[in-house]
Amino acid sequence: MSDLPTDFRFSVHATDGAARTGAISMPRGTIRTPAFMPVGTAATVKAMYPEQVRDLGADVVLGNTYHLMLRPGAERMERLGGLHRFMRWDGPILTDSGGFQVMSLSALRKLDEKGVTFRSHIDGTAHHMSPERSIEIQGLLGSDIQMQLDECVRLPAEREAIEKAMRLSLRWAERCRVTFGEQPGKALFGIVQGGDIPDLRVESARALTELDLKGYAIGGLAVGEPQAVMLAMIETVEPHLPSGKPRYLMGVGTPDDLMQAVSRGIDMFDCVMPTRAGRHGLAYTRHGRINLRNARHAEDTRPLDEQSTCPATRDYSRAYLHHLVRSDEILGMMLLTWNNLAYYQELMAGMRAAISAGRLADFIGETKAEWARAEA
Ligand code: PRF
Repeated sequence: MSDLPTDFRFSVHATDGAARTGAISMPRGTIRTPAFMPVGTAATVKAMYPEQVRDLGADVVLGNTYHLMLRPGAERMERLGGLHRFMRWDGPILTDSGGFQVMSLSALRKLDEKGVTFRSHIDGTAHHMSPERSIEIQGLLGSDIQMQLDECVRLPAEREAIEKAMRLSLRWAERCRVTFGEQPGKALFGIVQGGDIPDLRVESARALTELDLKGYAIGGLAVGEPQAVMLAMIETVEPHLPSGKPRYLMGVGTPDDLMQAVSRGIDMFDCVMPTRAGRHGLAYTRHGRINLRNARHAEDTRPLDEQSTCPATRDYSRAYLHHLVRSDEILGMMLLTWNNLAYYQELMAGMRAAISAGRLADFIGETKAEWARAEA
């Protein structure tokens, strides 16, 4: 514990093809990579105690600027001692900048050079967020890894719209960097945009690299395009990002997406999939995805995975989980969320070990073979 650095550091310990395993060390803790960050949008990883999230092996959680600025409010959060103390998570927190959530959740949103103007999805109040204000809010929250404000275009889209959003995101990155300044134990990450157009992706990655940020995200993917397009864009961008800095694929994805992206050099992920699916009766397991709503589980006394160390996965019958889900019981959501996050963390730990052993491709093959076997 005591050997944590006062600054932000990333070190790669082993590589296997384009994949890497390593660690980000910073004052609040060490993030083992590749890492999956559970999403804690509203200062809670929904249906989970913070202690449980930590015990599963999650080293970092994600918070959302958009939700927290609206409720409880950024200045109030600062008065309350910051997000870590508020939600009782003392490890690193990464915050998304807000633009993506404004565009997907708020009403009457308008975007121009200055920033985004929008109405709250909670009470309809009007708000403005500039790149500078996004960084200011992330600072008030106490975020350890802050994201630049960007514009993400849903796909399919015209080149003109994608290019315009990518260039705007670059100008916003520079403004965010100026506002962020120098904060030794913290990091500001840039976000590569450029949709499904290779030359725009390369231009974005190169220009952001010039800004010499602490890490680089790839945004604008998993927004309507096929998986093959997403993977092709990762392959396009990866050679243009500095190898000594972490790479974060935003808002991704399924277990297969994570394995494919790690093979192509991604170090960090966040996604609502395991938590949201858990609240909708879906379990991600070593045996594949299981829909507990399905009647075939009604008298199945087996647990989701008898070999797991997670109590939710190992100790409760599928019949009981089926009953809880069908009855809309809160415990059903809690157990399935717990199972899903446990599986995601187990998958990441498996990939880290496989990369260290130089056998990531075999690990992926074995994982998928077990999904196929269970499905047959
Ligand atoms: N930008 C930001 N947050 C995001 C995305 C993005 O492009 C995505 C896209 N998958 C998820 N979250 N700021």
